[in-house]
Formats: sequence, structure tokens, C-alpha cells
Amino acid sequence: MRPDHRAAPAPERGGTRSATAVAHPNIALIKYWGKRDDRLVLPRTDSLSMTLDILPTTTRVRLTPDAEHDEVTLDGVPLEGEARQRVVAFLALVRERAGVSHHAAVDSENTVPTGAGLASSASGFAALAVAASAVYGLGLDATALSRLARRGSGSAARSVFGDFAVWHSGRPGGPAPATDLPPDTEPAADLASYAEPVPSAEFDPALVIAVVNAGPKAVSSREAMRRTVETSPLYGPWAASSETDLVEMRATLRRGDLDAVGEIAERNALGMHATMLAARPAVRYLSAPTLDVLDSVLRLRRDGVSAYATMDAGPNVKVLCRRADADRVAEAVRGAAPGGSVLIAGRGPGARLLAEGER
Ligand code: 2P0
Repeated sequence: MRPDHRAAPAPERGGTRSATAVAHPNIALIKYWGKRDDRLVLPRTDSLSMTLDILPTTTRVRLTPDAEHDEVTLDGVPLEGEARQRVVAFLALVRERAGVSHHAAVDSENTVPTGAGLASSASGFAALAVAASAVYGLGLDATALSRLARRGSGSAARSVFGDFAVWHSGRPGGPAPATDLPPDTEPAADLASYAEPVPSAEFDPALVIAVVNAGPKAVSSREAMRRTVETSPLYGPWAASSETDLVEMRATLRRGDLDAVGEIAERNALGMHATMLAARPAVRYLSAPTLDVLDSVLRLRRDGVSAYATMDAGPNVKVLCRRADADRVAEAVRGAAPGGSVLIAGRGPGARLLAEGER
């Protein structure tokens, strides 16, 4: 039987000297594109994703009471610049909540090509949130871990959970869960925006990932979404249609209707890219090999294979299909983009702490 990935990580107790957590990337079927608050990382729309069973990030956080700074490495190489600053700012937030001033050493092992639109920041900040909150003794449940991960990178809120997860924007007047706090206060806004598992049928979807270019992208997703919100005339209409896409997506997941899931995911992603193309200046992540893969997806459908494309802030294409069709889809995609590589992912688990000695 398929493992149940919906189980939430157990709340941790007390602080420890060091903790290691693992988290997997997620691919949005209904996209997050646009913030309403940059500092709190509050999105303008709800989003919904599938957590993968490949490409995990493993992150160890160690308290270093004698150190004057945090130390951060990624795959053994010290991080510098903005990437380091994002981790340090995240640790500062955790320290502030814990009332502990000790610095930490963070060592992260990423199996995702960093910065290539394969959600490395999602698995990265989900693993960091779980490990850091254990080390600093925050004692958070899964919902609170999701809120915390969000502060590092929006999509990380979803990687706290396995399988399918919805991330509530928590915007006032939106379909957000209620809190007792007045809606215009910062704590209320923070509390209302988190991810949670989405009920789904027992079906077996795969995402065939066509990595057409594993290099870092020219425009960060942070900058690209800011520019889109500020300048694209298509942003508002897409955000509105994304709301109805999400409602329909929930229903199709409950039915396990792969074709309906794929159709909604594909239109939502193409719409998101349309908003970027209409930004001033335009943001275009889609490259010639991207379009070749999209053509191959259309050919697969013409041949009767259920295959649907989604793309994120990069040129790579993820093709949703039945697990039983994944090899055939992978072959078609490989033929369309011979210079790239292809990965096959299924539904994966949520973020969790590793026991000592476990890898
Ligand atoms: C998503 N993406 O829903 C969307 C679709 C890319 C396209 O989440 O600024 O790295 O750290 O909150 O989470 C990429 O954005 O952005 C992303 P920040 P993040 O998966």
C-alpha cells in the first residue's frame, strides 16, 4: 500500500545542541505568484502543491554558543551574499521567538539544482524551520512550522506537509481560517497564512521533470513576482481565476481525476507565465527547449496519454501523468529536449526530524 504522507511531524520538546531535518521540494499545481507583504511573506492568492518523493534537502543545525556569527554551508561550500543573509535573517527570527541569543552553524545538503526553478528554497527552508525550531526549543506543531517556514520562502510553507497541501493566503475577506485577533494586526495576518494537507483520492500521479537547463535563473522569483504584481495588466485577472482554479482543483483531487487535475494545473501555470510576459519589462522564463517539451506534451495527449505541463520560475517543465505512463512520458520528453535530463517523481512525505545517526 502507498505510504500515508499526510501524517504531520510530531511537535518537538525542549532544545537540543543539534538537530537534522529532511524536507522534499513541492511543485505547485495552483501557483503562488505575488506577495501582499514582502517582510511577512504573505501571498496574494492561495496555492496548492504536490510534495515530491525525490530531491530532498537535509539540513543540520548546531548551536555554536561561542561563535559571533552564524555559519551557513550549502553542499559543503560557505554561503555568501543574499543567500546567506536569508538564512541568517531566518535564524534571527527563530532566536527572537526562543529568547535565545546563541548563534548556529547550518549545514545543508541539497540534491536539487539550486536556483533552477526546482523549488530548492521550498525544501531548504522547510528543513531549516524543522531543524532550527528543534534546536532552539520552540516546540512547534506542524501548522506553526509551516508558518515559520513561510518566513524563509513562501513555497516552503507547503513542503512541511507531504502529498497535496494548500497554502492559505490568509488575506482579510478571503477564504482564510478565522482567528480571534483583529484581521488588520500583524499577528493575525501571520497566523492566518499557513499550509495544511488536502484530502485526495487513492490515485497515483507522477511528475516527469524535464530539466532543460539546470543553471541559475537570470531573474529571481522574488524580483519577478514583485515586477509582475506592480506592472502586469494580466495579474489581477489571473489572481481571480486562480481562486476558482483552486476550488475546482480540490474537488478533482478528492475524486482522483488525473485529467481534470492536469487541465487545471496546466491552465493555471500558463496563465501565470502570461502575467509575467505582460510585465514591464517582461519576465520570460520559457525557452526554446521549454516549448519543444510543451509540444511533446500535446503530442502525447493526441496519442491518448494523459499528460499535462506545469512550469515554475525557470525553463524546466514538469509533466503530470499517471505513474503507469511515466516511462513513456519520460521518453517523449527526452526526445523533445535531448540536451537535458529527466527525473520522475511521485507523491512524497512531509518534512521531519531525523533520529540521531539516521541519514
Ligand atoms: C510556486 N513559485 O507556487 C511558485 C510558482 C515559482 C512559480 O513559489 O519569495 O521561492 O521565497 O516566497 O517560494 C517560487 O517562489 O518565493 C515559487 P519567495 P519562492 O511554487
